[in-house]
Amino acid sequence: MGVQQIIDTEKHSILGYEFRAKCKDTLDQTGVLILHEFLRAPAIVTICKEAQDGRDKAYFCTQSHNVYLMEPDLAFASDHPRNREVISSKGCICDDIIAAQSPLRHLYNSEDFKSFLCTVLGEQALYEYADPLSSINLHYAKPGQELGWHFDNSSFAITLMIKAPEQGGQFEYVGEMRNSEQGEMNFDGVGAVLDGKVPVETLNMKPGALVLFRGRDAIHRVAPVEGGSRMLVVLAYNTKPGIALSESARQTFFGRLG
Ligand SMILES: O=C(O)CCC(=O)C(=O)O
Ligand SMILES: [Fe+2]
Repeated sequence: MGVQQIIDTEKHSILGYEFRAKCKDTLDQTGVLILHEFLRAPAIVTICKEAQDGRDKAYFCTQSHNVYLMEPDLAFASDHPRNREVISSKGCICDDIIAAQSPLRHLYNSEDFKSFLCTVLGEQALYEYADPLSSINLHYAKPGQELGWHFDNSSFAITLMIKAPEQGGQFEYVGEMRNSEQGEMNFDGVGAVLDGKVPVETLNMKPGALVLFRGRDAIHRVAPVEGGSRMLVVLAYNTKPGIALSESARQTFFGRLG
């Protein structure tokens, strides 16, 4: 299967110099790039069916964490923005469940796609995870499930929307919320977001959309799903070869190590 059968290359000329430059500029300026109808309709249908068939293999878990995804700092009260706990609950199927002939795997491994990502992200190269679980993940959220406010550990995230929920479940974010490089935590700003006092941006992600998001300094969440279900693919890459997700993270998110 060629990647042209998966990506709508008429709308998104991922090999084009100008197209790449425009995408990079958008990501650099705003911290987010959304390409609507990135996947062709037949590929969405195939992936959606795979996702539905795989759902009973998903590992569902609920976690409580703070927005910084760090152990609590006992120098602060438990309701301080540094420590305040939010809930994340979702189901996940891992890379080893995704079929060899899945369009997702063709896309993930495609040199053209990776070259596009490298240019837009400003990276030299992208590598798969060294463990058998982390590279391609399919996330499920049913009514009541959500991803609490957080900052990512990684500097970029790549997702594909497969099924949008009918009600709720929207991706919300506030950009430039902290400066992780300088160790600036912005407790006041984070507290205002957690208290619902700050206007948030919402990403309109329809099935087939590719999203590149810089979430290390942009606080973000997936609001509770209220109707229908949400299915989303995370394409996870490393900028260095041979890196595995830590055993503790695998145990937490996937319920197993391999
Ligand atoms: O589900 C999404 O759209 C975003 C997921 C996310 O923020 C994460 O996995 O860190
Ligand atoms: Fe995130």
